[in-house]
Amino acid sequence: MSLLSINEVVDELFEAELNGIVVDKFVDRCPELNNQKIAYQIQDELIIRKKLHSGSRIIGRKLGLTSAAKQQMMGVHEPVYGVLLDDMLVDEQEEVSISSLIHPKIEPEIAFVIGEELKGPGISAPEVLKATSYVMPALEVIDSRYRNFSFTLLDVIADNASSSKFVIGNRTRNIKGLDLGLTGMLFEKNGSLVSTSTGAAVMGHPARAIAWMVNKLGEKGISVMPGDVILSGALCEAIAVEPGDYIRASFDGLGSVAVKFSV
Ligand code: OOG
Ligand code: MG
Repeated sequence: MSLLSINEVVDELFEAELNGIVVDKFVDRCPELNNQKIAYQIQDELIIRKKLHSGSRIIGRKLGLTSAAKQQMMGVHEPVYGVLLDDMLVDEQEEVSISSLIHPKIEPEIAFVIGEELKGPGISAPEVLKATSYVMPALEVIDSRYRNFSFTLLDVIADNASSSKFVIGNRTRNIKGLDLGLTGMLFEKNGSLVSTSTGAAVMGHPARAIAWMVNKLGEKGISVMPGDVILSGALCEAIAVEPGDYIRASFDGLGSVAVKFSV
């Protein structure tokens, strides 16, 4: 087996997404990929490549693996973050075509829209809430480029935290008077209940997850900017989807968001 350079890892991940094919995890194939700094460097280079290819722009960020359910499912014990590009955003009225994807799964999340710059270190959850313009119900479609969704923490960071598409509900909600930790959520597939959860499943409170990311980004001198959309991480396990599936997440006080999958 020949060993890969960082550039070759970026190439493989880029091609895998473009052509809808899987790759094997890289930690065993790229000796340089042995710490998070390198993993995020690969993610950064991958995003630059994607932007160059499609002219897309960064519209926000995402957290992943923020709930115990997701960490257990994926066999990791730390959250990760990634980038949201404008061409990942799907309108609720559009159908998501499965054939361009590898093995998509979907998960319910709370999306935050930031109103004031947030720059770590030292940012706390209350400061995130203070800087938040509004929140919205969201669904994230993840599509790991790794065979069987099998990866280590470093691999999933490199792969932009499995991000593929996301949908946000069309109702915005000011967070004043809301306790997002206590926000209940129903997750349904084709009208049948799949899971229930609450906001506290995400690191005790979704704003805590965002604070964690802001502080991590701060180490690199990066801020979260006004207008950024942040997906705070799935409230429960992701489920696989097939053509024809209709998925909906409803949140107490936030409304619901739904999406339909086609061939
Ligand atoms: C990694 C991405 C996880 C979330 O919300 O937990 C994620 C994965 O499970 O493939 O987006
Ligand atoms: Mg997610």
